[in-house]
Amino acid sequence: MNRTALITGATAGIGEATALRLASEGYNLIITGRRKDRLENVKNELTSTYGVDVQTLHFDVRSHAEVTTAIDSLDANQPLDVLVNNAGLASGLDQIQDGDIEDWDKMIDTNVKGLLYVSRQVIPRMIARGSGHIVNIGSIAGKEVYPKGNVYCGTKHMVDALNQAMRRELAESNIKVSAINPGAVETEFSIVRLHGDVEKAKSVYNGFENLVAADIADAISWVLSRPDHVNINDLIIMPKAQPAAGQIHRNQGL
Ligand code: NDP
Ligand code: 8X3
Repeated sequence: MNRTALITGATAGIGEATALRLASEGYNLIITGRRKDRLENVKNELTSTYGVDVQTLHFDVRSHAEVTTAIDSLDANQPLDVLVNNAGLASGLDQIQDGDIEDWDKMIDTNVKGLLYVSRQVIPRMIARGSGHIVNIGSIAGKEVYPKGNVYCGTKHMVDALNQAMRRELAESNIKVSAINPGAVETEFSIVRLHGDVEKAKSVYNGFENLVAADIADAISWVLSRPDHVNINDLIIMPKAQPAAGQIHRNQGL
């Protein structure tokens, strides 16, 4: 029987690439995001190319009411084999004394509270079935910090903590929990972080070979395809030219 994966934030970037990758492997999918038109476009591509079942759930992970309504709308017997907690963002790049409170709220509400709200609704279904695999998308920013990354790094450190907590709590229920922590991946991430400045966002990736969303989808696919007795707890995946958070070697060997 085909497995079903619920992927949050599948309208762009890593989530969309993961949806494509898992559909190519025969997964049925539940894809989520705020941009309804994008969700429908991704659904059409998945169903026409791979012939898998795809459901869309349109909600903002920051709204507890929207999250519960959306996930509770799924059939009670709908198997959820995999949850990819991917929806997230950075907003702004400032030192703390210059930080925009709205940016901080957005990052904390999305990356921390949103991940918790979704997990809170999905985990009981996995426990009831006695199986499941949760993949939390953290970041190198959850392992290290860098100037002007402050609040984003803080939220991703919390994802790291929640990933460890979930793994310790859910092993007794036969549920695997893994984190993937990428370095710089060229997606819409920097456009969002820089408040829509596309040119400046492009320059973030100048002069070195960044990761692409498919690299992370590949890692997620690998983590999910390990034998049942094997769990990948925590994976850091970086561009060769980025040995650490906030350190990028540009124009070397290009
Ligand atoms: P993108 O901006 O390309 O995609 C972000 C996705 O998250 C979109 O589908 C967006 O959907 C969704 N999302 C954002 N906010 C919300 C919200 N409030 N409610 C529902 N969905 C939301 O970025 P990436 O693909 O790069 O980012 C995906 C994850 O990877 C994030 O958690 C990010 O922190 C992490 N990451 C990214 C790295 C990078 O360098 N790109 C590196 C390390 C980690 P919509 O706007 O339609 O709601
Ligand atoms: C995004 C990667 O290096 O910009 O999580 O913090 S980085």
